[in-house]
Amino acid sequence: MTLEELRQQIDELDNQMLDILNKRMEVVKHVGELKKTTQTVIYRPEREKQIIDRLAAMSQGLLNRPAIEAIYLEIFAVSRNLELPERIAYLGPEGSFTHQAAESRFGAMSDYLALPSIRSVFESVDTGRARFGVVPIENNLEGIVKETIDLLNETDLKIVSEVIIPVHFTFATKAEKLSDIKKIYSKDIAFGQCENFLHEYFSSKEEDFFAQVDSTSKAAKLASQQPDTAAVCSHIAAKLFDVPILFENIQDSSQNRTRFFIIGKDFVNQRSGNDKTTIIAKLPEDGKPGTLVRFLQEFESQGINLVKIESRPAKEGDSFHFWFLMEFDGYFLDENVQNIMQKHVSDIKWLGSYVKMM
Ligand code: PRE
Repeated sequence: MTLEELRQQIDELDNQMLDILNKRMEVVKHVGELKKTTQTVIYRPEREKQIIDRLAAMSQGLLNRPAIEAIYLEIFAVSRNLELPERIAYLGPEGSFTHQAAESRFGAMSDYLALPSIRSVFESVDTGRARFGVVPIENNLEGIVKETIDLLNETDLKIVSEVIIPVHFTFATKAEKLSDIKKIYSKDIAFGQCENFLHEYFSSKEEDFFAQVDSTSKAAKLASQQPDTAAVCSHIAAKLFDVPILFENIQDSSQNRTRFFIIGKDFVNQRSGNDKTTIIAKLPEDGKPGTLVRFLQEFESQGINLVKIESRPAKEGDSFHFWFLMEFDGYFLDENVQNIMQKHVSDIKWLGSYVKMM
């Protein structure tokens, strides 16, 4: 078959697909109208996951799960915007890994707001300026993001969903040759995570050859303005500032992943069947030994798998009081979870139950 004929086939299939997608959007519009009358929330991560799971399981063609997921997350983003335009606030600047996480979930169609701090993302969701916020919660090499947990404690916002993305750094430059590069811009953490690559190519350089800036997005911006420099930055930042990518995946560890929370106000997910719950536990400090141990044992006796426990200083008075952020498998209305939550009503703050991504 000739290229012309093959392209004709593609055109015909695209016509059919467009027709079907438009029909899908008609149905979505009705869902939106129904939700408006019943005042139900638009974003349903557990329903989206169910659709992707079902399609991935039944796919018999060339589309694998990641491909189906990528296509459908865009479709859902368009659907949700049709139901109600959503504004998404994230920890900026534009081109940050949080931006990448936000786009991976809310697609190219949503209205984004880059904010300068984690606190301002929380505030924008709390005041209704944004419907959802995206903030980092932990990196598997660097650990927890304390500011995010502290704000979950301080505010009444809820966790809508988790997003886990691999942290890949790229080496981007407008220079023609590596020997033309006079300076490399990046953030301290990124330099640290790409040591092997930098050592291999630039070991003979002086200290000031590596210039630290506040963010990898700023690094990409500077590299776009100064053709004899380079940036170690995210893929999205290099693309955003139009700096050609010379090397992809230059980080030392391929295991580097960051987890983000999507936060919302007055938000309750429905049970998906594969959920995780996050709570804050403030246990009574009566001076008796074993309070924490006894509390943890309750999870064991209820058959609940605890996956995380982080302690944070209570910042009250001058003594060393702590509270705990805890995560476990299960949905907050599961009977065994309720057994613990009811017993400790005044000690536990529920932060959300959401579809488990890992
Ligand atoms: C739909 C859109 C948004 C939700 O996040 C989940 C699914 C979809 O496009 O399939 C429809 C919808 O609003 C719904 O099923 O509740």
